[in-house]
Amino acid sequence: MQDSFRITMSATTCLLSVVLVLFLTTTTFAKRELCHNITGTCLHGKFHCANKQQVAFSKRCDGIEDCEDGTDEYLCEHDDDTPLFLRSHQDRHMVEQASCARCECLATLASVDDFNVWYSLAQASQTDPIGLMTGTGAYGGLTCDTRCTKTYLLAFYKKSFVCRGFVCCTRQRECQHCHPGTLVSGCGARSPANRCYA
Ligand SMILES: [Ca+2]
Repeated sequence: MQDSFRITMSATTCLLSVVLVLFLTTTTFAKRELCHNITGTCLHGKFHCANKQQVAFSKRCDGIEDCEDGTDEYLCEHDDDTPLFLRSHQDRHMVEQASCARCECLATLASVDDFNVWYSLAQASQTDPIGLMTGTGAYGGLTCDTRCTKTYLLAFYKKSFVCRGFVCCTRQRECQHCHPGTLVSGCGARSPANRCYA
């Protein structure tokens, strides 16, 4: 009886393993087809890097930095592909908080203007304590005003203990250029500290 029981259990375990492998393979393949678009930057048959390079969908989240800035490996550990900038503030905050834990290794900086497909994400990114919040002068400590800022300098961070192949955080480092006041009412000129504010 015991041998029969063991054989039955082994067969069941084997079957479950095959089902699990098939499920994981299917899920991974489906993710790649969708380009895991949490950034909202899979367009026109390609993934668009923050530095405006373009790579194939299959390069997104494959563990290798194919964009020179590494942004094809940004936020790959999430199952939900809904772009961050389309989510509620609360939901986006939860993802960012979870992703940014121990995320201190600076990967690269990217200048993102309003023609860049990363612009909506740049507007929704959290501010970087370095640069924006610690500046000196009349505008020190002020953050970017999304109504007035035309170009953001984004900082991309990696986990402090995994400094290759995994970009986990993006933060607004600097408001580089402002919309002219005639286009957006109430915007000031570019400040001495590169901040655009109402
Ligand atoms: Ca890649």
